[in-house]
Amino acid sequence: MSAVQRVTAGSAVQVAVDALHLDGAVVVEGLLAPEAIACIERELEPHVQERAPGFRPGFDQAFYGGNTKRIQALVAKSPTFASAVLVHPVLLGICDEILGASCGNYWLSQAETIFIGPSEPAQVLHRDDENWSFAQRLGIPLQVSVLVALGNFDEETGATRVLPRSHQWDLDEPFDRSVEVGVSLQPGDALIYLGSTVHGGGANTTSDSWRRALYAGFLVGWLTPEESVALSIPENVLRGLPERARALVGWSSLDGNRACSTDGSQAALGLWQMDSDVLKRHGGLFSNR
Ligand SMILES: O=C(O)CCC(=O)C(=O)O
Repeated sequence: MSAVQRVTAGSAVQVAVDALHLDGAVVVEGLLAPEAIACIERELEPHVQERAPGFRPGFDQAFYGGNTKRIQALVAKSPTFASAVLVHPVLLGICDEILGASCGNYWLSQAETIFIGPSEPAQVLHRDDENWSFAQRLGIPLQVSVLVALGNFDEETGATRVLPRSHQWDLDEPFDRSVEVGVSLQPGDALIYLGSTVHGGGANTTSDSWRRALYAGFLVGWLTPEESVALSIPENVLRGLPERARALVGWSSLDGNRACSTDGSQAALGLWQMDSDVLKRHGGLFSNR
């Protein structure tokens, strides 16, 4: 039975990429330093305190978790998330390799806390790519998902369940749960998996401990993100972000997929562009490529 390989943040991006191609998931140990985790925890704490468990009305509570806290708009709420996770060179190096072949640019689809509370049952197993079900049938990488542990992340509190190599299975095949493994993490470790890999949040069997993790999903730029990240960030926060981070959160146009274009029309490929009148209004915050 294949397990999820573990590599260190210092080892080459290529090692993690190879593991992702083979197994559909990999753990990068020590992705975040303890100081970064402490800052993120401090920045998010007021939001965590304020937020009642359970997801927005109208969404499937069984999927999102009735006793789980999912807080989005992380770029707006945590400067350290923006500086230490969003533009982490290992994550972007992996995304360049995995997603770069099938898009001009990728962007952030969603970033949220996934704090799984006591007695939360396991989440249904799924593939994140199901959000883009037609594109999913193309059989190319659409999304790279990242779960970073901030605190408890073990079998008791809800380690993520992963079915290694399930990204290679036919989409209509039933899930073979005999290969399922729980992936426990130490604070700062990251579980990275493809959008085509079958997985789900584990059950929290404790009566008093929370599983604490951050999620970030990077998506090919020709698909609509899960969260309207670009609209969630106030201007003063945007002004403090480096250009690369602004582009990842939708404050830049995107290149079309030039790899697939064989005629002169490729000069016109571009997505999410902004008219020059509107561009002026934003005073240099948005860039048309
Ligand atoms: O929290 C986890 O371990 C996985 C969560 C997940 O897959 C999801 O919410 O889509």
